[in-house]
Amino acid sequence: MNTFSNEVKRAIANKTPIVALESTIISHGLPRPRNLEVALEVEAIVRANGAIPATIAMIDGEIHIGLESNELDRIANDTNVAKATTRDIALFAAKRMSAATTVAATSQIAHTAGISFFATGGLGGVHRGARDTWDESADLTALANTPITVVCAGVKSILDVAATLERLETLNIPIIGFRTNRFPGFYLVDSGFPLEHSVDSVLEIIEILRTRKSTQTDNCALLVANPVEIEMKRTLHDELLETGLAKAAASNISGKDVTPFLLEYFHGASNGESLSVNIEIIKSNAMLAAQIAAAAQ
Ligand code: PSU
Ligand code: MN
Repeated sequence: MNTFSNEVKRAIANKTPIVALESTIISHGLPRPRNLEVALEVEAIVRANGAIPATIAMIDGEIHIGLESNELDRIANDTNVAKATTRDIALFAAKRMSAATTVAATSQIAHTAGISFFATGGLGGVHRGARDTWDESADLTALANTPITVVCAGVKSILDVAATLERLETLNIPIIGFRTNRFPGFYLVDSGFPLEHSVDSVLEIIEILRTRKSTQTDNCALLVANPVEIEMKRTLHDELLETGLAKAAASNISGKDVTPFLLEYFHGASNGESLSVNIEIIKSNAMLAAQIAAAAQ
């Protein structure tokens, strides 16, 4: 039922470290044609850092772990590609649909394929106004139930970060800052919230992976929070957030459309500044995830 790319098949046979990559970023998070270029650059970064990339998506109802170049092209350019969270996987499979996978769906598929490391941009979480809308990403519950190490730049700054951190605590999902004791704010280096745990090296992460096993607390995800090096201008960020949220509300955007809508608004209204920061985030997370995967061998 699952289809592995030739490269991932070889990596499994040779026990080469593998890093899972999500595809929602490609189809719904970045504008064309930059999305395909970035997807290829990110895969190259994983290879250059000692691991093999496994970009995960659904094509014509099949789950793909690692995409051949024509498949990656399809995910990037076919406007009919849906957005699949975990609950959608079986439904899209039955309808033979093509879909990009979110953090939730990618983690689940990667774990069942025996992949332990995953790089993304920013996680989903509790949306602002969730008190009324109940909009909370399925990424949170998926991460609570999936043993995988996820490198991210925190959660998207369009969210209610404080509420998301509380939910992560409730769900028992551990977070370690990589060379920081502040929770990163996706486009911003610091979301304004502290982290209790931080590490300075990949080897410290490897030690934590070992103690997660020995203490039998490795049934959920381990989040490695890796802040972007050069952040977006804060004043511009805060201004776009305010206008973007107002626009989403005025246009009656809801459900799984909220995140793509706000990301696209940011990229357009910042004249590409948020886009280049977003790309840097994904690249830097891919590099760190590959280094962790390689060191864990
Ligand atoms: N971070 C990005 N770009 C994205 C996303 C995250 O930089 O496109 C995607 C991820 O796939 C994440 C999803 O899992 O948004 C969360 O969507 P929602 O809020 O609808 O659960
Ligand atoms: Mn949602």
